[in-house]
Amino acid sequence: MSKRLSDATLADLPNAVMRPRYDRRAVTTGIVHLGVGAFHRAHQAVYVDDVLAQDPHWGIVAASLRSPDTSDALEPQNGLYTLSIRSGEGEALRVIGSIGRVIVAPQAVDDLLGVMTDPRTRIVSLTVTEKGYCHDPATGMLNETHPDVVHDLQNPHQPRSAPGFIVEALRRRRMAGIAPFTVLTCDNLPSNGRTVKRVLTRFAELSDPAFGRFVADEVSCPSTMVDRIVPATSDEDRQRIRETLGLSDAWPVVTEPFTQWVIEDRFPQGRPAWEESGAQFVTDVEPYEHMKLRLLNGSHSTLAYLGYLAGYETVADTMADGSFERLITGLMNQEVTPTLHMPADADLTAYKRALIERFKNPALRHRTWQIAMDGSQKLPQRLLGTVRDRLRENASIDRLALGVAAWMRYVTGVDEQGGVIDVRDPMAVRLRETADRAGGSPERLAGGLFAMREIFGDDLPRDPRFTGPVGTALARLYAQGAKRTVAEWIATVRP
Ligand code: CS2
Repeated sequence: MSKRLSDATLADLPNAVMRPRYDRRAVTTGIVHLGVGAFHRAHQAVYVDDVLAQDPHWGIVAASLRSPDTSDALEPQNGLYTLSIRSGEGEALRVIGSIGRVIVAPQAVDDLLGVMTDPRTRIVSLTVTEKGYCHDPATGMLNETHPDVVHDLQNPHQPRSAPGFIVEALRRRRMAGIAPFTVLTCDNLPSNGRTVKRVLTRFAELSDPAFGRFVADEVSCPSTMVDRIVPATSDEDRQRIRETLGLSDAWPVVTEPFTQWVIEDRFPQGRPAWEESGAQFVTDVEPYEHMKLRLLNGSHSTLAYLGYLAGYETVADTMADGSFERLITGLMNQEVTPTLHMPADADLTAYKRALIERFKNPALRHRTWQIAMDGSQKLPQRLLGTVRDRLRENASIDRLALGVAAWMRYVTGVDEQGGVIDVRDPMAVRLRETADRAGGSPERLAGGLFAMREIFGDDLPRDPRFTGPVGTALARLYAQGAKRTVAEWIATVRP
């Protein structure tokens, strides 16, 4: 048995492994982060690790809103963990020290609210995934009937949801005369800052209209675009990393060399000098956000549903099939790019070229099943916004329609061989019922799913320019399977 990674064993690491170059004991907490998943640990926590030597006031206290897994893994390691950066060229390891402590929120509500209320905490950031905002994905408004919202409004001192924790901490700060922290969302939502602000304002307003106005007027929620591909860590990763470290790490994270963070510079209580670690500060994130959500995530979801149905385990496996690569290139160039309005210095051609290479990264085993999760929350910003913009121009949406149809085929929960698909989605039960009612008819399935207004809104289900191509694609997927459909689709698709 190898020894465990921790402050006490840092000096035992091989020289090639980078490690914190600052005194961890001198670091104080400036950031509370909600949702301490692999993405946060491969992204923001690294940007923070980069600046702590110059400015030790920005250490992170991270919280899991549900499971104790990350805390169980990291607490014995004093919050330390390994970041593995992998590509076809090899692997580089770096130990990250910016997370001082991991709190398991359900077990320590007061502890977490206490740190969030501490005047030294000036930023509360979040990666709680799309569903963590308790909003309606089609409208971006707070879902007032969401069970966690109902619970948190009735029990404001014992919140469960991310908005519930933030609103309660803001209320306590206001009562104590402490300025509000900046709320920094790092999830793949459209206009993510504006969305979280809308959700928080409404939440606060429901308990007290004056407090709602305070949140609207005083709390800054800059939008951000975050980007780094971070597949789930496998046991094979753990073992390989242990061999190189000579120490065991219960939960390393594996990622790609690429990383990007574009942030609106609105931090009334100050912020770390993240530009020193490569973040871009801009006045308007929206063009970058559209670029990323539509080109990267839209392609990712399309590859995930079609690739899974075709029997491909990872994104790289899917991209190795030439028809799928052509489909995605066509999707990006023909259907998504005309909807983007980028600042003059952004190089979309280079961005798309890099994306294709990133998707093909042979060292990342990014499972199609992982990306396929939570489609009901992802589709609106990844594919349907692009569809709306295209329809406004009366332009074709054939490849986008194939992506939407593949999602429909996927959520039936039965694969092309009749095997079970483990569909993970907050709406999984309704999706399953809709599929069961359709009884194998693609028309009835499409009709049932289009009726879900939270996903498709009121406009798309009524527009035959949308329902037509989706219906055709779905019928083909049923009749011929994903592989043949993709191969034929790229041959016949409208430009
Ligand atoms: C992926 C994203 O799982 C998913 O849905 O599309 O997590 C993606 O890898 C990141 O957004 C990349 O920045």
